[in-house]
Amino acid sequence: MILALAGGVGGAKLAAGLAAILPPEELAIVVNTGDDFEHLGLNICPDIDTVTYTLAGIANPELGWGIAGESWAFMEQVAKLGGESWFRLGDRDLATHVERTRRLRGGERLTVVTEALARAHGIAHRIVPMADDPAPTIVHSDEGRLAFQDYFVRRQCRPRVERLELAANVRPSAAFDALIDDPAIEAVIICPSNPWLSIDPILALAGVRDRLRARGVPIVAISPIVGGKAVKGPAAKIMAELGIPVSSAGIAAHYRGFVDGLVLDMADAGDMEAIAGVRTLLAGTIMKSAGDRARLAADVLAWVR
Ligand code: FO1
Ligand code: CA
Repeated sequence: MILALAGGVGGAKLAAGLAAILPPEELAIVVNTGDDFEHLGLNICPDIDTVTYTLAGIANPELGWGIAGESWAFMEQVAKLGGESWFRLGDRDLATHVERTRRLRGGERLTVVTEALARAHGIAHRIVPMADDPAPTIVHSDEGRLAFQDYFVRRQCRPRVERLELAANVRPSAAFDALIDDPAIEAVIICPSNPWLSIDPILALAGVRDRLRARGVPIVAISPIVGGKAVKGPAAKIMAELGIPVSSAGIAAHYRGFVDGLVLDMADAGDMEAIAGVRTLLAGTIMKSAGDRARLAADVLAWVR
């Protein structure tokens, strides 16, 4: 079995590629919940929803979140009433948050709710929240201490990041906990999500980093930086603000001591000599089509197995 760790868009695409070639019992996708928050009285889980919608084939490719072909009547009405409209919930997406919130308030764990929503979309593979309890990521910036979505959406990632505060005292979900010890796990694949915002929150949970490392199975990551730029999102801006070289070598340095290998894009072949202590594989990491996702997934699997 492959244990994949994922955040939003880039992670979801590779997870979909893995799901396209591995049977459901051979893949578990553990998803970041550090972005989660309560908004308009609803429990919002952006990365779980991005992974779910991507595996279901209904993700919105233009926005990078939410559902394709979305309508916005609810949001327009909220704005008309003078309500909060900085964080946009589409009409179809809204149903996800309402149903998740209803179930959570009824006492179901996030793991169970996530599984039920995935099944409703016809997804057979396991999508596992990293934690059942809240594990919010806090951004310390030149504008002070910001809740994640205040930084990401309200302030459009404009504040300068000084440090990330991750939920290190929160336990992994029971399902993730069991996966960490599952003898069937043959490798861990860190999807090309933002290492600081999406992957570190998973690894920071109580005991996770050390326990995964102690398994002794190959751990490989896919660089989300190609040609000195983030494929999507603020990874490059954050790296520069943290004083880290904006390159796949910078990603390798970040994961050094935890991963055995890093997959870099063909465009970054020149970075290979700057990377020490981490094995490297060159592959096509830009995923525009379903074929691209499956090809990268197959390349990574062939390397770790
Ligand atoms: N990202 C935005 O930039 N603007 C939004 O209005 C927005 C709404 C939204 C609604 C539901 C959802 O699941 C995600 C949403 N996102 C939005 C994405 C979210 O902020 C993610 O945490 C980031 O994309 C980082 O992964
Ligand atoms: Ca995210």
